[in-house]
Amino acid sequence: MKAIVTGITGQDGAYLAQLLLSKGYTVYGTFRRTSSVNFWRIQELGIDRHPDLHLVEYDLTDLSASIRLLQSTEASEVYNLAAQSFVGVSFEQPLTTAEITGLGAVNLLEAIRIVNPKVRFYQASTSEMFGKVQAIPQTETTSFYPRSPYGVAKLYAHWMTINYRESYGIFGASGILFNHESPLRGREFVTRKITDSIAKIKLGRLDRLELGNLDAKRDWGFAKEYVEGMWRMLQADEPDTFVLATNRTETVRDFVSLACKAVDIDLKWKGAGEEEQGIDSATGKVIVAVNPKFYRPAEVDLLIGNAAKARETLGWEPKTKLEELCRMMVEADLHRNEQGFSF
Ligand code: NDP
Ligand code: GDR
Repeated sequence: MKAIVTGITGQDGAYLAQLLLSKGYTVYGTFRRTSSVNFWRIQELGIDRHPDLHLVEYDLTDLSASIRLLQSTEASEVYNLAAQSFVGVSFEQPLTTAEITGLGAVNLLEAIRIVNPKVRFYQASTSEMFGKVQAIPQTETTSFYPRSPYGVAKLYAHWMTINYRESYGIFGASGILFNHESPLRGREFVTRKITDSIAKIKLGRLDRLELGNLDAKRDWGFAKEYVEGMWRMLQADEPDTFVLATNRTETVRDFVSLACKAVDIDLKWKGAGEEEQGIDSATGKVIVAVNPKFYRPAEVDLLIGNAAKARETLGWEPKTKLEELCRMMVEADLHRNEQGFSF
């Protein structure tokens, strides 16, 4: 069993590689040539020196590299997790996002079509494709209405996966995954920004956490469980599209409160809109404030997914509650900050 995981330096790539190695796969994990390649996640999981993990330099935007990747590894499963994945950045870099997050997937689909159409392909689709939601909760049949260049690019890749399934019989599975978080989440995303900042505030190393829209509601699950769902999608009898979600939604504000609770800070909210503040009731200090620079030109207000199809077809179910997930993340960040390093 040989699998390619694009984007192994990211959160999901690291967890998926760990899962596949534990199942006996040989894993080809791709990383980009950058000035300082960052393998901290696979190091933290203790798999960076695993004998069956091969790190391969690769850029998703290069078709010839995609063909060579398929040829040289002879992999039978490809998990396409690589993307410009930050929604906020996609407004600043819409073309780069389209090239990587949209067209990049087609490079891999073309490589599969050319090299070996029997290869099974997983596309990392996203709840951002629902955007301005057309139904609550969202399922595989809910209409799409993306609200960012990232969401639009992902929708293109999603439909191309389905198109290659229908046109060429390629086993292309698309996982519409709702937000999933972990101690390995990048610090640009709101949950990890919150847990890392609250850890620093608790340790007296930061005065204040600044955030954008506190009212946005998200369906947050645990990343380690979601990569299991990706694997199950490629073991199914037929290629299909599946939603993975927890069916619970909370605001960004609620997540801040949970993170404070995890370190025994009693947070009180006052004010509204740009004036809203979170106050540490023990000291009376403002520790959370709104900064409009973190607002997005167009926002996704509410996401909540129904993963009934994945439960019934794949036997997949989320287990970790948001309270546990948040505590796990805060504790990891407290530990990292105490040790004097934090990625
Ligand atoms: P990350 O941002 O943590 O990881 C993205 C990965 O893609 C990184 O390894 C990055 O490499 C790599 N990458 C970026 N550009 C390229 C490129 N041109 N060529 C090759 N590799 C590239 O994302 P996550 O792990 O959180 O998410 C994994 C996938 O799932 C992404 O496609 C994301 O859009 C999607 N998704 C994520 C969800 C979530 O909640 N986490 C929900 C739904 C979908 P580098 O380190 O060099 O930047
Ligand atoms: P999202 O995740 O856009 O849902 O995309 P992110 O954590 O960036 O934002 C979630 C919500 O929080 C609001 N927000 C802030 N966000 C960030 N990053 N920083 C802030 O300071 C801040 N303040 C408020 C945002 O406006 C938003 O409403 C993630 C990514 O992993 C995508 O790749 C993936 O496809 C989707 O989840 C599902």
